[in-house]
Amino acid sequence: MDTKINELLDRAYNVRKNVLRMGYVDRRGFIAQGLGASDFLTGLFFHAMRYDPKDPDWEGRDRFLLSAGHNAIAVYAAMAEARMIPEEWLDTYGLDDSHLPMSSMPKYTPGIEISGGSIGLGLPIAVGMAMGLKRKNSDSRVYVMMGDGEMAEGPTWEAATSACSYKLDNIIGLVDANGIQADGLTSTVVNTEPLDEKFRAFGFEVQRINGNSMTEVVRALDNAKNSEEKKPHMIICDTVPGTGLDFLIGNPKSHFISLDEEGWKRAFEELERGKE
Ligand SMILES: Cc1ncc(C[n+]2csc(CCOP(=O)(O)OP(=O)(O)O)c2C)c(N)n1
Ligand SMILES: [Mg+2]
Repeated sequence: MDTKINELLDRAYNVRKNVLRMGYVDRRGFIAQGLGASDFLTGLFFHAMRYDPKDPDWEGRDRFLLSAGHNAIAVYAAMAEARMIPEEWLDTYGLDDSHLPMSSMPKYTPGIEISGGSIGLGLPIAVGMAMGLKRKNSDSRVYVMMGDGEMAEGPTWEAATSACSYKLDNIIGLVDANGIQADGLTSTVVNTEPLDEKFRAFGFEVQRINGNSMTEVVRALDNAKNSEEKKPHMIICDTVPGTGLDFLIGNPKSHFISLDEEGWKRAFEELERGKE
């Protein structure tokens, strides 16, 4: 098990490096969330999900939906590490005509299933996809990644009702509970907690974990996949935005970060030091 966790930690480090590489293109971006989400995304892409990196439309794949599309930086970082997209594309992140727009869209990036932009739509789409897969007798799962600020959006809770009513046990949701949203701390802008109790009350099978602990991530994903409960699953991942770079941690305004050259130098050096 330790070897497996160590392998995943190496992957997570590479994913973080990819996040910084993309942020450096325009010297800014959704870097703190990308770093915070790198561990559970690594768990998803390198431990839990079934896909063929060479064939993004393979019918037997698990579906991965990024609901809060602005967090595409973290997803592209994991996709590049998984060789689903060419690494060189990272150096075009957010530029005109890039394959990697700042908010994810299937039109531009193979492997991206839905368009982001308007938050609050991932779980509703997951419900439709999960129903469709069941009708086709497919054993594919639908993974949907959401944000804690995004949980203020009404459609999520309508979808939560439907997911439980239709016993969509093929949905595994992950909320990046990073404590921030666009205008500051989630707790002070619109408090969406306690997310675990809310989803449990709707009828989900819920786990709440340290989303920056690879051991907890792997265990939670295994639990959700092996569960025999006829319920949709939700993993609330408590994460720290900026994980890997101490000087980014604790800033309530870290939804979109710009760094000067000195800041970028420090970022790359600090990440490198963390690897040792
Ligand atoms: C329907 C809709 N309302 C508002 C916004 C503006 N908006 C973009 S990101 C965001 C905050 C989302 O918070 P969270 O999901 O926690 O993302 P994080 O800051 O952690 O990346 C908001 C309100 C939007 N994109 N769509
Ligand atoms: Mg958030």
